[in-house]
Amino acid sequence: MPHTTSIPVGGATKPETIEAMAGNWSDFQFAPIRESQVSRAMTRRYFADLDKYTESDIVIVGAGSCGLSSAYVLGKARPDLKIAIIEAGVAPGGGAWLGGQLFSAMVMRKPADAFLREIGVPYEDEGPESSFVVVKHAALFTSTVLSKVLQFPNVKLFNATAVEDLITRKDGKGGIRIAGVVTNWTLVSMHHDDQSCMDPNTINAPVIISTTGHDGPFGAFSAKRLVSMNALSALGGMRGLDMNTAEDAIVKGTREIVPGLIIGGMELSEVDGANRMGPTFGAMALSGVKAAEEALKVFEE
Ligand code: AHZ
Repeated sequence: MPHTTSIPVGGATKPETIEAMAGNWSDFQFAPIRESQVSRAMTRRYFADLDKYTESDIVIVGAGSCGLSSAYVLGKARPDLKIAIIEAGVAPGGGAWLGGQLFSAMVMRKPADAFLREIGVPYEDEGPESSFVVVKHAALFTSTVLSKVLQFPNVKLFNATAVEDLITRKDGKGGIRIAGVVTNWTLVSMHHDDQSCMDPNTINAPVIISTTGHDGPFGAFSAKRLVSMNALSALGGMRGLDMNTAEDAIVKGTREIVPGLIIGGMELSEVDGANRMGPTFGAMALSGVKAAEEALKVFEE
């Protein structure tokens, strides 16, 4: 017999476990609520977070596999830092909800299996001679890293929110440093051409990690903006697919591109003219680890 403690709620009783609900559906009743309580419960927290993260320590732009991996390392290493993740899509996760060509499995080349062990994602390994491991569904990777990141008290994900510009400061040497991001709700960002007077919001932060993916409808955002503000001479342009070349180049190349702005993941291919790797995700996880390492240097100085 399951242990059932019944607590009266609004004339009904509240079973403490789902086992205790079994067979008791005729008396079933939710705890009563007023609609405004729901609105307040959501909006109060959202606006408190908006207020809190307006001054952040680190902003991660893009919650794909690279951005989330970076957020995991940062959130774990430095619970004292405020880390905001800005994701244009309603759903965080970027391209990593599926493997290649909408197939389920996710391939990770060794030694990125270390990251899977770190976050506790099971995988198949064909043996010590095999160069890769396989996660049975890419969604298992994405949902696991996401669930870890969202549980950190010092990390806030603002999804459905697009970064539409970078905040810049003169660095005193003729160049610029990046000092934050300009955001807007994505649905607003998508309507600047047909609606007027929808000014954006801002987040100040000394370190921005941009992981917006390769060029596409939203991708390579910061790299493209650096070109249009003459902080980068031209886009390198993503090259054709070469798994071996691409993954090493992305991890090794993850770095601070202009002061205050670290670029990682496939966005880097648009900076450096690196190859694409297609459906192998080890470089995304380890580029995220390296981006976090670069960011942490700023707070160790
Ligand atoms: O929605 C985008 C996605 O979730 C988000 N994003 C892009 N621009 C943004 C902006 N503001 C806020 N201006 C923005 N968010 O960034 C996320 C990028 O995720 P991704 O999975 O595309 O990038 P990644 O670098 O983490 O992983 C790329 C994986 C690869 S490799 C590859 C190939 O070789 O062909 N293709 C993919 C998708």
